[in-house]
Amino acid sequence: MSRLILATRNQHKVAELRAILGEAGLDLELVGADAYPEIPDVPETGVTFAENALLKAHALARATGLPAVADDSGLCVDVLGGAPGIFSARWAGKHGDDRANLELLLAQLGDIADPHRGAHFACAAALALPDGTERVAEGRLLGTLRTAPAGEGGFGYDPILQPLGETRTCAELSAEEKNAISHRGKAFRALAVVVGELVG
Ligand code: ITT
Repeated sequence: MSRLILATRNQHKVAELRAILGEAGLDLELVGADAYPEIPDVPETGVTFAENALLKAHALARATGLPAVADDSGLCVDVLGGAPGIFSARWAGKHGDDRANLELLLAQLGDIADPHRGAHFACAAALALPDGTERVAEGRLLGTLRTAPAGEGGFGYDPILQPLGETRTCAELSAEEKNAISHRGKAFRALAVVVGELVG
């Protein structure tokens, strides 16, 4: 069975992509970057989600000699011209402080009325082969931003993004409901087709 590596130490993402590859009928062994602890994380020096996803996928494919998948994602707010975007994980200064990031964003948008609170989650998923072949698939989840957080599920900005057509925030959806419509789910499902052609 072919082995495919996913450039993340987040086991939730590994499980999500494993399920999507299975649904696509692909018989691949998917492992996270944790399986290769000696390989350092690559700095995310790109200025787009796609550039960062490709940087991570190529670095892992080169280092292991195996096909690698990576993703980069974030929240893009219309009235902020697409910010936080690639800076989503460290918007308040410290990488991964979800609560501080969300509170800073709510404060910045304090005076912005509902009709102008459009935003979307974006994800780029990249596949790189050891010979340098590369492919990227992108997905978006469109919505509006609440003025206060609601819900306990998910992570990051989930408590303030209400998908279009929903009355609940992403943090109030079940994991299955969110995966079915999410930016990452869409990007991974599109990339799974390409993985099937080039790897499977
Ligand atoms: P890696 O270790 O895989 O890089 P990460 O959590 O650092 O995971 P991501 O690229 O997945 O980075 O996401 C960047 C930030 O964007 C993340 O910290 C959240 O603040 C936000 N974000 C991305 N996807 C999200 C989602 O589905 N729900 C809520 N927030 C999300």
